[in-house]
Amino acid sequence: VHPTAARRPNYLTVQSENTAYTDEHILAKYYNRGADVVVADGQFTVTPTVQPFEFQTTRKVGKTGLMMIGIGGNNGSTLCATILANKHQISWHTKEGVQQPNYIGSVLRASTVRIGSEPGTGKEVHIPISDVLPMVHPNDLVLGGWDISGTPMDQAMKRSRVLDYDLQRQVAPHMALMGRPLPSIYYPDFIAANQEARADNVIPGNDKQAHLEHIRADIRRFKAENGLDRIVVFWTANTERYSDIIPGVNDTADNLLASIKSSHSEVSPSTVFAVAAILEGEPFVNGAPQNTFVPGVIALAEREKSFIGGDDLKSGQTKLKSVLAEFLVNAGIKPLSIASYNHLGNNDGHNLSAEPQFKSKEISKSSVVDDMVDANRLLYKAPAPGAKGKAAKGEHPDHIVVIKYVPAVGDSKRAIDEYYSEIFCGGRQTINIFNECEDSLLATPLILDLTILTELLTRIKYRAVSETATDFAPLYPVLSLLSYMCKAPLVKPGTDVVNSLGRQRNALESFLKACIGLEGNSDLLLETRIW
Ligand code: NAI
Ligand code: DG6
Repeated sequence: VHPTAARRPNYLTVQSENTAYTDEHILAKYYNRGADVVVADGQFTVTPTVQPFEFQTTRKVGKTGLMMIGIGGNNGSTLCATILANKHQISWHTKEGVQQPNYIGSVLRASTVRIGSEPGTGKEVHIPISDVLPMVHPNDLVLGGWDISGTPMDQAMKRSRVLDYDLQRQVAPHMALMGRPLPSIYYPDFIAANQEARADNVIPGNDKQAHLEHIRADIRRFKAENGLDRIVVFWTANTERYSDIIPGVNDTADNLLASIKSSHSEVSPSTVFAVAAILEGEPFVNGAPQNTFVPGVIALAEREKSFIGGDDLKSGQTKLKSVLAEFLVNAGIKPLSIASYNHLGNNDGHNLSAEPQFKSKEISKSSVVDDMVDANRLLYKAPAPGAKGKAAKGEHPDHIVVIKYVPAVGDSKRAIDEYYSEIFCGGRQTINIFNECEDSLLATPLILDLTILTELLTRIKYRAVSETATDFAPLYPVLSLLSYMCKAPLVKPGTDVVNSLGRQRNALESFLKACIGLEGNSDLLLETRIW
């Protein structure tokens, strides 16, 4: 078994007055340290702050289902086939030799975290992230879902043209047992017209309330039939166009529910799925860029205390951008323009060749450098007071995103980026990047990470430590800790989006460590700096 797929007993124990273990829970005290900054007359007055919290993590990992919307697509079918290959330990022949299944590309299964150092030698000790807290093993996920295409799962895998033939050949009987996807909701106006031919597996009628109830019943049935404790509902279907945000229609929880009842045309399929999951108390994650989470959805999630997260998987070009842009700006170099081109030939590319769907992707791919630019007003001028529209962002690098559909290259996406920057005393630097890979093989491990992490976050509760004892409460419904895997992270309204991959990773590691009573990451390494 490849190390990333190995099942290991939980062997980490923290010995500290801040950490306690019961049969049911891990309890940890955490001191949230920050600083209040008051700016007056050009002076910054900084006051360090500290607030004690307790985290309570349920140790038992429940039986978990993953219901994907778009299960018959490239991501959906590839995820199912690769989990089955891991589960049944199917290895296959490629022109390079024999390939073993693994979970490479999954942060949770294939990366490690530094938990401290050995006494005496000072040698750093790293363990798999998946060992920090009890997490569901990908092989144990119960898979199911919906697709507007009724092609059986073994054929859907073949249609996707992602996996090697010898793997497809061996895994096909297991995929065939999955049968056909459940029929889904199809409102043609939301995805490209070129997808129409696929839509042979749709829930009949135009009654959106009936559609909502149908999907809720699907979720309940899948849960009962498989004896599940938790289902993560995951949108990996086609990118939809943006929904218009209309006061009275989708701006509040009640307005949105009423709009579903009246089958309002601006309620998208993805929003109906999100509402269904929320009302069933199951988490919903959006792996595509459209604005599924209209204000009414967020309000409903808050009201129902049900978890949501997204948007859009950050797999290749954007992931690199969230590293490179930060590197340049933090190095004191000023990117003047970022020009990003993509061409790909899979069904995602076909759908994105229509303007409204491209627009959704363009928005999520473009916002990724905003916070880095915002954080450095030495390089970029701040917006003028009262500036509106584009000017409200202040000075900003030119940033364009182009996507073209080139059927011949199939799932092998090519992403080309030019970073053109100002350097010392008027000099210029140009960095060119060419990134070529199987798009779905970068994306599917992220679906796993998002699912595993989401399930874990539903088992973690917190309370502020104060003189009056309070009950443990669930986390805030918008799971911004999923940001690392998302191009356009959904965050608690009114809070800042963090796009930097390094900061997103740090937040995740620090949170997991906090839940076992360990301090967050510090690279101070004081012992290596002093006598
Ligand atoms: P795909 O086009 O191969 O699969 C999408 C599937 O969704 C299709 O099987 C289609 O029939 C189905 N579908 C469309 N509308 C539906 C509905 N209302 N209900 C149920 N099923 C529906 O696309 P792929 O490559 O699997 O990507 C899926 C999504 O993930 C796309 O929105 C894409 O933009 C996004 N994404 C993909 C990444 C990648 O690298 N592959 C990375 C980031 C995001
Ligand atoms: C064109 O870029 C197709 C898109 O669906 C992307 O492949 C996908 O969103 C991944 O984007 P990125 O920027 O993370 O590589």
